Amino acid sequence: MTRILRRPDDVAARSLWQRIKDIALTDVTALARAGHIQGSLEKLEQLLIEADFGVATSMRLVESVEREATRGAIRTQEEFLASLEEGVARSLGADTDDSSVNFAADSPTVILVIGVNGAGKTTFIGKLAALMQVRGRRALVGAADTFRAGAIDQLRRWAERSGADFVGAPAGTDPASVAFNAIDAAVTRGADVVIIDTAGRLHTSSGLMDELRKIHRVIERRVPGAPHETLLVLDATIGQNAIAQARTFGEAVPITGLVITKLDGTAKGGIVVAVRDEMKIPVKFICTGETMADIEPFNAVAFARELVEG
Ligand SMILES: Nc1nc2c(ncn2[C@@H]2O[C@H](COP(=O)(O)OP(=O)(O)O)[C@@H](O)[C@H]2O)c(=O)[nH]1
Ligand SMILES: [Mg+2]
Repeated sequence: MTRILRRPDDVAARSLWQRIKDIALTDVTALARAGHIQGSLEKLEQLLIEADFGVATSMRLVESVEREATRGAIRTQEEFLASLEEGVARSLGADTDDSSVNFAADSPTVILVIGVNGAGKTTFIGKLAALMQVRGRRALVGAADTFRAGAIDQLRRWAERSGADFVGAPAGTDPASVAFNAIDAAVTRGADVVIIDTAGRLHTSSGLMDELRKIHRVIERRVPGAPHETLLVLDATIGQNAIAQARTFGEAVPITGLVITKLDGTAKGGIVVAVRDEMKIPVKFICTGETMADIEPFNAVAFARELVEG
């Protein structure tokens, strides 16, 4: 896997594991006796919080390492590393989550994409449409962010670049009707996947949440079982605020997957673990830049390794 997290030329340039090793784990024999590593575990918790794992997830991870240490399963640095990495992978849903796209059996697959302004929705949709096309699925994108004309043009340009079909309407058109028309067009033109863009003005605005509910309802009525995915796009650089955003959107519509963008803009990938662990919603994609290729289907085990060992 390519390097995901930027390592700026500062303290964070050293991987989490390098920093963990510094904190007192040199005395590996003490690891067998939990009482003696209390100080180290507190420092570990601090490092995890600094890396954006969030307080709750950091505490859970430290507790699981401590449990292993207490039962004598951690005697070496390697065992410590393995224990932490397993804990991170578990928090990322390695044992439970299905990170693949849920494709419909006998209708176009409808993917609704939601999130606040600037999170990276439209860019993600462009990349996802391109990925679908490359994999032999005909994609159609629907510009149901009708709030700004610029947003509609931005999606149209992405569609042109990826070879996906495009359905839009003038700014100000009812977003739910654009979603409906996009699905109709997909059925008529034989597209396999319909990806619907949405507006994302402030997530605190109840107007936006009502609009999303309406779009969701209209899609549900148009195709039984749709949307097959409702993906929430979160910007990794906003840190713990991502969790509050996820909760707010989750109250409006049932979210089936998370997309974490801008991981190239932070050395603190812990937010991916924090938000997955809090929401218990699978991460499906991560994005690491502004170009078409900067998208990766999520792999919990590989991400845990990259995050800890960097
Ligand atoms: N560095 C970086 N920039 C991104 C990424 N995804 C999106 N962006 C940029 O973030 C800005 C907002 O993206 P946009 O897709 O318009 O967000 P939207 O308002 O949610 O649709 C644009 O300048 C994008 O190029 C990413 O993974 N990494
Ligand atoms: Mg947009």
